[in-house]
Amino acid sequence: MTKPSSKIIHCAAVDLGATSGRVIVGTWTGKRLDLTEVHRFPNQFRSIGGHDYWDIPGLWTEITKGLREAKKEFPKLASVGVDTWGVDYVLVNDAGRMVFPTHSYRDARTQSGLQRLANTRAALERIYAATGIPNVFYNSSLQLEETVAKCPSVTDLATRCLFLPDYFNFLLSGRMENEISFASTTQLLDVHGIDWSRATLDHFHIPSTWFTKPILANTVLGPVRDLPELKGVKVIAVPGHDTASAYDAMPADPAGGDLYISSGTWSLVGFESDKPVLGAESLAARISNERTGDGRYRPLTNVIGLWLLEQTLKEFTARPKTDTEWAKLITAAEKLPAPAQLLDVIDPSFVNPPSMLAAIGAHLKKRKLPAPKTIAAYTRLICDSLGRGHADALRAFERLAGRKFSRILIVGGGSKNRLLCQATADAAGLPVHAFTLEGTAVGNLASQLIGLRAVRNLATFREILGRQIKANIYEPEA
Ligand code: LFR
Repeated sequence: MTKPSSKIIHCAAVDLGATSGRVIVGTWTGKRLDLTEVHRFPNQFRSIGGHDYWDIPGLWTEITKGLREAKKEFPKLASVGVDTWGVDYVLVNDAGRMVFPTHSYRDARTQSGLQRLANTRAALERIYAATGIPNVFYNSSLQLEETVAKCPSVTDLATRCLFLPDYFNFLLSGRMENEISFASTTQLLDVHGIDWSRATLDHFHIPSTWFTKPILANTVLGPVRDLPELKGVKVIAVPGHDTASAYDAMPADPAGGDLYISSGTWSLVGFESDKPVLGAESLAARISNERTGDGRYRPLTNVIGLWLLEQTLKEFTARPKTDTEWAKLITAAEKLPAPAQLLDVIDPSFVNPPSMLAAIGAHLKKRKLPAPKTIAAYTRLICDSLGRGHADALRAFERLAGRKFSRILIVGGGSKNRLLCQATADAAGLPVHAFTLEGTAVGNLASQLIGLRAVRNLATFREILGRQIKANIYEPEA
């Protein structure tokens, strides 16, 4: 093996979230990683005819804009990697032409498939045993099932299913591949191997020819083609699922004992493991056995996350817009007494309601509870409820995986939210170590550095990162 070099290396992370996208350049010295955000842009799905779609050409425009900026500021840019939210995909033909518009995973079109599978216990258990992924409305399995059922001629047009990072990797490098961490979010991958579950594809009537055997992350796909300004930049398949990238950025204790939360639109609560957590109780606890970029497991549960807060605040004219306004709101919410009753954050009515305020109102009314009166009271109620959701997930893991956790590590947007971190520590009875870190971008960059052989492996990267960054520690209050 070649000796890792210590020269300065610049890599670009394209990190797409459901509400915003970023292009971030990482500068690696061998001893530390520094980030420069060269481009940030809003993202949202748009609705037409009762369905929700992503603006893929718009995203590509922003990605290329960001990459040009990256190359301009860092002329020696070595590589680029792309991560996005999970499950969504582009159907293409052999020439790479899109043959179907890309729906957003929040589109309600999967609701009848979701119910059908929920009501077919035997199939549900079979699919969970085969894929390790529970029945969730956004699974690619349900989305593709619906597309094939409602638009059957799509099977004449499409020859490949590329998930979002796979598709952008294809546009950049010309190579069509399916990357493992993202593939594991689909409910179509065999939980015991690194290939698709044929029986599950057949169950959903999805053509198996649409997929190729997933590749592992850290794979160099080739040089950027068709964008002359980016000549010489390598495209590297990173953990394409943003949550997998965020988990890679955790400065975790190599001895284990850390529970991870990647806190953004969703709160992804989980850990790393050499084996999946399966069985009827895990299915009931909605444990999702997703994969790391190197094919190991990251059992996690998906708690609704800051989407609940963002969508609620959106409806207030007094919503915070600057960091100072945010700090004020959090301080006001901290001063309020802890709510006696919390929201049950797994209520499906919070997924994509026309009005979150109305959804919360209805949820509370059903339970004969009063609605908060101020924006600070809503903030307090939501953060405390999310903290409880995090703690419930922790307890399910301890019970079902036979683990004992000693710390909770948080990266992502929520790491800056004191109220959420403290509520999590209190509900879990464990210290929370919050890292103000663009976790997804950092994990994406780590994978590029490993692919470029500038860093030996993830353990080495985490050790160096752990020396560089400091946690804000929240101790549980008695
Ligand atoms: C977070 C995330 C979650 C996934 C959800 C939908 O951004 O990737 O991990 O379950 O989005 O794709």
